[in-house]
Amino acid sequence: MILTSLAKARAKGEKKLAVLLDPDKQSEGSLERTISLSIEAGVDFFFIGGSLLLHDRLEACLVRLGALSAIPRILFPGNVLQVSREAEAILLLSLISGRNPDLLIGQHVIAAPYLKESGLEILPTGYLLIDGGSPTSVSYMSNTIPIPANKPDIARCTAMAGEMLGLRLMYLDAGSGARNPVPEAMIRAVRSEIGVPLIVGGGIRIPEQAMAAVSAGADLIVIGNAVEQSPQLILEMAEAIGIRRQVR
Ligand code: 1GP
Repeated sequence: MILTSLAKARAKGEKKLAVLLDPDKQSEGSLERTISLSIEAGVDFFFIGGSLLLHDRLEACLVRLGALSAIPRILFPGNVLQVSREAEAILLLSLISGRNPDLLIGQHVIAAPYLKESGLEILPTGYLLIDGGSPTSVSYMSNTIPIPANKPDIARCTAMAGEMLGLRLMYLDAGSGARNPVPEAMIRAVRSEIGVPLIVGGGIRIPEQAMAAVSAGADLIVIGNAVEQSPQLILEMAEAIGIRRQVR
């Protein structure tokens, strides 16, 4: 069970790494290279999804991932169309930083009977969008305002409420391709308040940023854009957060 393994890792102080794959952007060759580097690096999870998909490639991407690796595939859905039985689990995201009822509970009601029958492990996740210095697809598509980056207390209280409501994971996301990643002070503020595993992503481009996020209290780092541009970075990110021994 992924939830249990994340909670155990958190208790032991072990850090985890997820590679985010947008199915639209995966050519056969690039996907295979990303998979083999992820295996070599000891990547813990693949996150699959996107704010807006232009092609029907989700299923094919999941099948390919499953055929070539045993790394668990976690759906990170931009909307209810991005549900598939080809994954192991799904982040059931409640966008608690926003005030759009559809993304707090509406879409969940529509998806619930399908999810129940799917056999997917459900990962109830409080999703907090943080301003990353430029508008992102996720803030536009979700029709929500991100939490200002210099307001750690808002993030802290939002995460606190999410945990009180029973959400089992918290995800601080600056949005894919964000100019600035989630500030360390905000990660620290949220970490000090919640006991559930903390996922951090959006705009992490260099290993030092990943290292800073884990030192501030992130348990699971998500990288997408940067490894699309430079897949080799997967190895460096894994070393930076300590899941892969440095190879010289
Ligand atoms: C976005 O947290 C993820 O939802 C990853 O962001 O693509 O900027 O790495 P990047």
